[in-house]
This record gives sequence, structure tokens and C-alpha cells, in this order.
Amino acid sequence: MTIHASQTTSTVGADVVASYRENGFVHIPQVLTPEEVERYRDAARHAYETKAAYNGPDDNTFKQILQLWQTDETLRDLTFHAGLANIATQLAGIPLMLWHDQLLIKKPHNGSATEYHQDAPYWPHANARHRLSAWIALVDVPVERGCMTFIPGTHRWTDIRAVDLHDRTDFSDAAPDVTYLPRVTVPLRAGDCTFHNAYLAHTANPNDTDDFRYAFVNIYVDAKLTYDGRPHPCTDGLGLEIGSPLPAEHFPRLPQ
Ligand SMILES: O=C(O)CCC(=O)C(=O)O
Repeated sequence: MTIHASQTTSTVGADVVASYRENGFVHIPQVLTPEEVERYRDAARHAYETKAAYNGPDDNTFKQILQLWQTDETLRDLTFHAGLANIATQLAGIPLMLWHDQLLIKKPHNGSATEYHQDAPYWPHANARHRLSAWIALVDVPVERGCMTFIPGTHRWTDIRAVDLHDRTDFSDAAPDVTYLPRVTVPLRAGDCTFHNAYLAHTANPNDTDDFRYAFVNIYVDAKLTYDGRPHPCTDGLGLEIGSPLPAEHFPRLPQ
């Protein structure tokens, strides 16, 4: 299949970088061609039907499938997508590696939002100068299909505890001062993505439509960060010492 990489966005201007750094997120339209979207969506559907959920079968929020790059040749291309990794590097301003990828699939009428949270408090990292996610829409994601909402500026709040993203009020309990800050909801077309800082507070609506919401997420982190010893499915069993760097065979440097 021909991938028309030149038709898609793979670098961004200084204004986009400045907006990302100010707000903690940015919407990048059309990072994938329609051909890429179709190929990755088909692979995501297949993964939904054949792979186990990391979060178990009873969690209605979404089906979370981790580390597709290790098990699916097609989705591996999306994890290693050069345009996405180039933009992530521009936004972060430092060399990056992959922390992990994931599919987050909300089935039709799932009835559950992904409640407000920050990502960084869940991760066993020390000395991270920057971490960010690319949230890539593999279908059109209007508000009612479970798009993301961000609280601009909250990426500067780096001492909020990890919260339960199934609990409607846990984030506001943990950070009551955030309650009255304005929010920005970002519906996406298939092939668009948002990048968000790992400390930016965000939520995603329930999927109230008759169609699946397929989102693929690449998480890029400071290539020089170290392991802090806490448990996590992506580091458990690797025998890492506290303070050691993350090995490139499990956490590849990107772009390659
Ligand atoms: O897609 C969702 O439901 C939530 C995504 C999210 O929290 C993330 O990518 O950090």
C-alpha cells in the first residue's frame, strides 16, 4: 500500500510548539492519510476481537490493550510512525523514547467516561524532563463518541496524587483548586491527533453512539529518565534496578 507521507503533517511551526507549551495540549489535524487510517483501524478491530484487555473484561470505561508494537506488525508501524515521533520531539524539545503504546476502545453505548486524571502520577519514572502522549483518532470522534477534554495549564501542577479514573470526583477531591478552571473539548476527525503533556488533566466522554471509538495512543518520554522502582506492567519482570535507565530493546528511541 502506498503511504502518502508528504500529504500529512509531520512537522509543526513555532506557533504550534508555543501553544502546546502554554496550554499543555495541541490538536494536529490529519497526521494520518485516509489509507493509513483504514489500515490501522482494521488492525485495531482485529486486536479488539483477538487480544486480552489489560484492564480486564469487566471495565466498561474502555478496552485497554497494551504494547501493540510487540504483537501486531501493522500497529507497530503506527507506534513507530516517523511523522508522529518527529512532532512529539519538536513539542518536547528533547530526545524521546517510547514508554508504551495502547489501544483504548470504547464500545457503543459503553456508559462510562474516562474520568479526570493526569497520566504522569501512574508511571514509575524519575528525572523525566518531559513526557507526552499522541492520542490518535482511528474513527471520527465527535463529542458524543468519547473525545478528550483538557484543562489547559494544569501541566504545571506536578504534585497531584494518582487518582482513580473510574471515580467521578476523585480528581477534584485530589485537586480542588482545579474545579473552576476552564476546559477545552476537542472533537477529532479520523486521522487527527492531539498531543498532551503527561501532567495535563484530561477526561474522555462516554461513547453514546452506535459505533466503536478506536483511539491509539503513543506515549513518548524523556530518553534519559530512570526507573523509580514502582510496579507497572511495562517494567515488571524486566529486573530493572532503581535509578537505572530504561533499556532500548523494551523502550525504543523514537524517531528511528
Ligand atoms: O481515551 C480515553 O478514554 C482516555 C485517554 C487517556 O486518558 C490518555 O490517553 O491519557
